[in-house]
Amino acid sequence: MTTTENHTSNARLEAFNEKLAGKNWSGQWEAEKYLMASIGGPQPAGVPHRWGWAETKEALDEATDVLGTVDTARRHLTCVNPGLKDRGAITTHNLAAGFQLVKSGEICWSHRHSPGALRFVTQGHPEAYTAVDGEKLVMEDFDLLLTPRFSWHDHHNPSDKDVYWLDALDVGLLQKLGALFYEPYGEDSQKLRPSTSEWVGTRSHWLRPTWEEERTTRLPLRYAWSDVRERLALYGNEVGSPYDGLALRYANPVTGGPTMDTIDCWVQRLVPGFSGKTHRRTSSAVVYVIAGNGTLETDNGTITFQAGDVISLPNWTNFRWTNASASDEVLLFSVHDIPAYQRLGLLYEEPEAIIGATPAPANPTPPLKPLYAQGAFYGKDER
Ligand code: GTQ
Repeated sequence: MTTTENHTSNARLEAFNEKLAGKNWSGQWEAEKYLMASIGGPQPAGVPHRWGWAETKEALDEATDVLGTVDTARRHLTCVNPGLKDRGAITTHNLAAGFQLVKSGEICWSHRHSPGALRFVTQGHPEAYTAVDGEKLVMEDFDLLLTPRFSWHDHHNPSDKDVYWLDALDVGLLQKLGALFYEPYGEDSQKLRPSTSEWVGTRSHWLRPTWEEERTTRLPLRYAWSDVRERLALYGNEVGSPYDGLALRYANPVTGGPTMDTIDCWVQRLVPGFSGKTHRRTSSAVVYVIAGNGTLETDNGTITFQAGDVISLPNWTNFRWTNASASDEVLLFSVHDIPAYQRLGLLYEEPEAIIGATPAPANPTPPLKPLYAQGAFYGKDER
């Protein structure tokens, strides 16, 4: 099969392909077109999209009428990527993110699952909390709380105000891996530890409990926003990365590794006037705009964003951040599936590697023009 000559008449080949399909076979010659489509990198899954807070809040408030009190499942609205509707409720091919509302007095019953989850609190209260494996994690504005895979979690809002937060999970990835587990606890609330719970302080401190198993990963952590603000202030006017601005990752305080097994979280500051360089990576992301206004230019057009927005950023899609304001910073919280790619040795970035990734393999130059790319024997699906 070295020339197209032998395949100018493809009726026989098509009939043969059909015969093979009927017997659950597929000739590799049929896969060639998919391989050709991956020259220069993977096809992005889904599209960049923006979900505005005003609309989200309206829908969540309507959900309170329709669903009444949440004494069973979660009152959460997943941001569904318009380009991935046929794959279920997911925001990027690997991540699902959306908002949850827990009204004053409500409890969301305890359960656990194999997808790792996190909450980024957008409207919290010092009395509201999530219980995670016996730890009471308070939910104040812009705190990040982790419910790593298989940790029991129930949400409590004994305050007199409604609380809202952004949930994010690696559910798309686990669906594809065929690794979804789920287990209800059987009661609304799990038992809390008698002592003050503070995993960041206690489990990463040099004085550590000897009477229980020491965990290094899957820690039920609360990263308090007050601490994040303090750290950000130390950087002054530093611009950070020419691509992503002052991007700080939430490290596991014990290992220094990623936020969770498959998920990294960042806080990003784009200084006034920031005009980022264009970049893409094999991983995908979901971004929440904490403060400021700006634009995200992508292969699929420009998204103008403001505080409260959620943005999906698909894999292998070029993007560029700008903050046109002369006076106000842009603050972003972002969720990435970077660790999943890193662990598989598949984190590639283009045009250069800046976060421990590998530069993308160079495109063949000059572009390959194999004979089979000229068409002839692909039949109806010709490139
Ligand atoms: O709030 O515990 O959207 O466990 C999906 C899984 C929310 C939650 C989701 C969850 C939760």
